[in-house]
Amino acid sequence: MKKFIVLSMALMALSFFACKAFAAGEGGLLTDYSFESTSLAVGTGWAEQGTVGSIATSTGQKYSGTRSVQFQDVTTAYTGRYLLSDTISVAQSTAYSAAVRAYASADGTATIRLKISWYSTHTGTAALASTTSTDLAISSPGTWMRVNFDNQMSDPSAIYAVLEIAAMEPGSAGNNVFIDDACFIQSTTSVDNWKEVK
Ligand SMILES: [Ca+2]
Repeated sequence: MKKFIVLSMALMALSFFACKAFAAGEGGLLTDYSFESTSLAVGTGWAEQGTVGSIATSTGQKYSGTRSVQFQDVTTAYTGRYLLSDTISVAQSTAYSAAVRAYASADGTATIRLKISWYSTHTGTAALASTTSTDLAISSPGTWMRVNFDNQMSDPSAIYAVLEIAAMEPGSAGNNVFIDDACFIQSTTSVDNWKEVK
C-alpha cells in the first residue's frame, strides 16, 4: 500500500511538471521561459553566445520569478551578445510567434533582435532557413518592455527551431540589457494574447 501511495504521488508530481512545461502562458514551447536556471550552457534552456562571459543570469533585475539574464555592456553589433534557445520541436509550414521582455539600464538606444532558425534535423547541422526581426527598440530605459516577433512561417521541411535573442546599441552608452519572460508559441497572432503568469 505504501508503495502504491508513493508511486501515485510520484505520478502526480510528474504530471504536474509536464503540464507546467507545456502550459500556454508560461513560455509556450520554451524550456526555461523565465530564465530561472543559473546555467547558460547548451541543454539548460539557453546558451550564451558572442563574447564569452558577457552574459550572466541576474537577480538584480527580473520581470518574473527570481532571475533574468543580463547582457553586460552591449556592443555595437548583435554578434557580441546573444542567446540561443534549446531546440524546439515544430510543425512544418506552420506559423509561430515569439516575444520577450527586455529592460535597458542606461538610455533609449538599445535594441533587441529576435531570429528563428528552422532545422530538418537536430541542431549541429546548417539551418534550412531563418527569419529575423527588425531592430526592436527598448525605448524606455529602466522599464520592462515587451518586444514581439509574430506570425513567422516555419520551413516546409522544418522539424526543429531555435530562437535567438540578441542585443546591441549603436553608440557606447554602456547599456546593460536584461531579458526575461520569453515566449514561443504556435500562433499566427500576436503573443499579446498570451496570458502571463507573474
Ligand atoms: Ca525570470
